Amino acid sequence: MERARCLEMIYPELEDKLVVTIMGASAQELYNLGHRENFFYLQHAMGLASSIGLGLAMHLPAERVVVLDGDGSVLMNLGTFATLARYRPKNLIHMVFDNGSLLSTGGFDSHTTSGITDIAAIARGAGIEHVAAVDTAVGFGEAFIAALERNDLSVIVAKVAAVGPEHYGMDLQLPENAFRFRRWILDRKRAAGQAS
Ligand SMILES: Cc1ncc(C[n+]2csc(CCOP(=O)(O)OP(=O)(O)O)c2C)c(N)n1
Repeated sequence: MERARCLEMIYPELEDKLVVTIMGASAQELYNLGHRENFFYLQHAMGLASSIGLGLAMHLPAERVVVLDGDGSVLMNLGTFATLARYRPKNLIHMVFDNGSLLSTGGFDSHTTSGITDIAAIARGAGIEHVAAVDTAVGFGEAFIAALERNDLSVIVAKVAAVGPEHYGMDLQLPENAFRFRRWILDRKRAAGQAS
């Protein structure tokens, strides 16, 4: 299973969700499907996409938030699962694409490559109730639909091949992306009649 195909599968559903991705390959693959103003590509701050997602989900309970994470990034911020479990935002789906690799910086093995470190087990152990571990496209699609219908904190750990985009290059720098993302949120709040 390839992450790019997974993203393609869920892309239509992301139209009205706040989406936060890690940097590098994941960001590029989502961007390649077509940028939307509700997508925020967290450059540089490795490991913190789920923390940004948690903040958004707690602050914006009327929105659904989807975080696209990687195994290397999650391993850098393992405490995130305990924090997610404690605050348990119902409107957050945390996806971890486990390719066993630090792909975006040259493809070095991560701790999951050996099969010893089990990210889904860590998430469960941290206290997250709904954790799906999938390794097929069908399983991934089903887990995503279940998470959407569940309306509770959901973690999906998807085993994917260590392959990324053919080219890197996004015509959207972090500050511009952040300002536009924020504006999208404020416009939605105004349209819904909520104070900004
Ligand atoms: C604190 C920190 N260390 C290292 C980096 C460099 N870096 C950027 S992406 C990346 C690999 C991310 O791996 P993973 O989350 O598994 O995603 P993948 O690239 O495999 O899609 C690394 C090491 C960084 N941005 N920040």
